[in-house]
Amino acid sequence: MTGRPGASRVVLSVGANLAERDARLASVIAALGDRLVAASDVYTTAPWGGVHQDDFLNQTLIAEADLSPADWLAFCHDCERAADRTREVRWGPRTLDVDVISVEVDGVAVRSDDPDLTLPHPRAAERAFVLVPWLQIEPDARLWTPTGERAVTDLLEALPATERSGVRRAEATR
Ligand code: PH2
Ligand code: MG
Ligand code: MG
Repeated sequence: MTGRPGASRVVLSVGANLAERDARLASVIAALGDRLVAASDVYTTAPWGGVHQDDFLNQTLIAEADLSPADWLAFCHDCERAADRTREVRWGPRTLDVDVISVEVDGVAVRSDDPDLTLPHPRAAERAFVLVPWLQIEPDARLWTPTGERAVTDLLEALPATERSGVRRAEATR
């Protein structure tokens, strides 16, 4: 994951469940500028991961630039820092969380077990709050899993119905 970056396409999952959630999400779109290719609607999502906390707002974004996967991760951390993000409870409340879900470089999906940036994101396939917004902007999306490359629609169908029903378009809930 070093060397000259090629033309890359990234799928980002953005989440927030503390104050000014909408503005936090919007800040990532602003930071991407003309690198943004597609933005899903904003979804209200039940907290995933077992920590009792408020609902999240989540959104999935697709962007393109001549950036390496490590550069995209740095971009995510910059956005989180700008939102005064602190790293406290795992899977706990967040001012802003920006996760790299997958990266394609020159059209090829990057697969990496680097602990600083595992690609694709190792828990994306379990998270309806990532998959539902992603499918809205890329209905034929595919994702590498430990059992091979899968259609994201199939991954979503394999999740418990309660996971899927916890993900709702935000306009319907506020
Ligand atoms: N992020 C977490 C933990 N749990 N649950 C939902 N629904 N959405 C998130 O973005 C989320 C979460 C910590 O990163
Ligand atoms: Mg996260
Ligand atoms: Mg994160």
